[in-house]
Amino acid sequence: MIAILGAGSLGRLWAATLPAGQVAFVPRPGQAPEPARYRFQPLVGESFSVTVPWLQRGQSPELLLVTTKAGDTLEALKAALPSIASSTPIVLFQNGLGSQQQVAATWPQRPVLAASTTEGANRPEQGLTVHAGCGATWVGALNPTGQPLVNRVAQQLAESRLEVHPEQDILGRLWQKLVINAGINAFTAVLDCPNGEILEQPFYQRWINPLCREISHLLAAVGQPEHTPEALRESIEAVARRTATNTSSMRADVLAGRPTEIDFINGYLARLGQQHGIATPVNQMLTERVQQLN
Ligand code: NAD
Ligand code: KPL
Repeated sequence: MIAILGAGSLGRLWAATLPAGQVAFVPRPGQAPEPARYRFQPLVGESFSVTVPWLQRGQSPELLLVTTKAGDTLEALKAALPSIASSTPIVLFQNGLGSQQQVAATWPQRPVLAASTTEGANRPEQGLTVHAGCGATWVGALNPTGQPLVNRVAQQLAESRLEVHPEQDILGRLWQKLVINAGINAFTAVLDCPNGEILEQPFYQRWINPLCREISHLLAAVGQPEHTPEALRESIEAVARRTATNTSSMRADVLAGRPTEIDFINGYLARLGQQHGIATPVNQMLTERVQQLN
């Protein structure tokens, strides 16, 4: 049995694609016991209905996928983990950085892994989950206890028929995604535009080079492969062009009145700058601008 904590878009994508009967959502304390029912629209083919039971007391999952938003993850795990065996691998799917380290530091004895995924899922209306973008998922260990489990966990996730790869350097991969999200998401939220349109906007053009300089210093300070600010800008803009018509996850959160993950993207980079004595005024400014939108 694979348990999924966070029955939102990404959790429902995994629940719909993993073999039926082998998945359960982890309930919030006191949550109604009726199974979760929804329609699922795959990338190709007809939509179908999915029914996922809630994990029962005493049931011990062999794997726990955590698909809450970054800001909810620690509290969600604090409530869920007391009834889950300490040997069960925990796989964290959150965007950005910061929440993963909090979890690994809070439960150092448990096997903690992280996943970075470019799959896309959303819920355009109540009761419907759409697999909106075909991507791939990389999974790797965040602590030594998780290390020997990486291949097995990747195989279990691959039973979904989604593309899954074991990753030796998951932190590096999370950093790569963080750089892209730091250079796109906040701009799209502040400017209220699709990803590609930021490139033409004076606010983006004013701040992207100083932002990339900050990120370049931070990468060097934390021992990640060094990149020039120009190379960072190029990779950010390649993704902005490739996803030109997309609404970023952060803009979508703002438009829906949900909390954003800014504290784990530009906010994380600003905090890291303070720790390493690196000035990060642009990350700080973008963090504050997005916080003001909620
Ligand atoms: P979502 O808001 O749709 O889902 C999160 C779910 O967690 C919600 O159903 C919420 O009710 C639930 N939740 C919150 N607190 C909880 C608690 N204490 N106990 C149990 N459940 C709780 O978000 P999402 O789009 O599924 O994204 C989840 C994470 O995955 C985010 O960090 C996001 O950045 C990342 N991600 C999402 C996608 C995607 O396509 N949706 C792709 C890549 C990464
Ligand atoms: O990951 C994304 C997000 O929206 O969070 C990008 C790459 C910006 C695509 O929209």
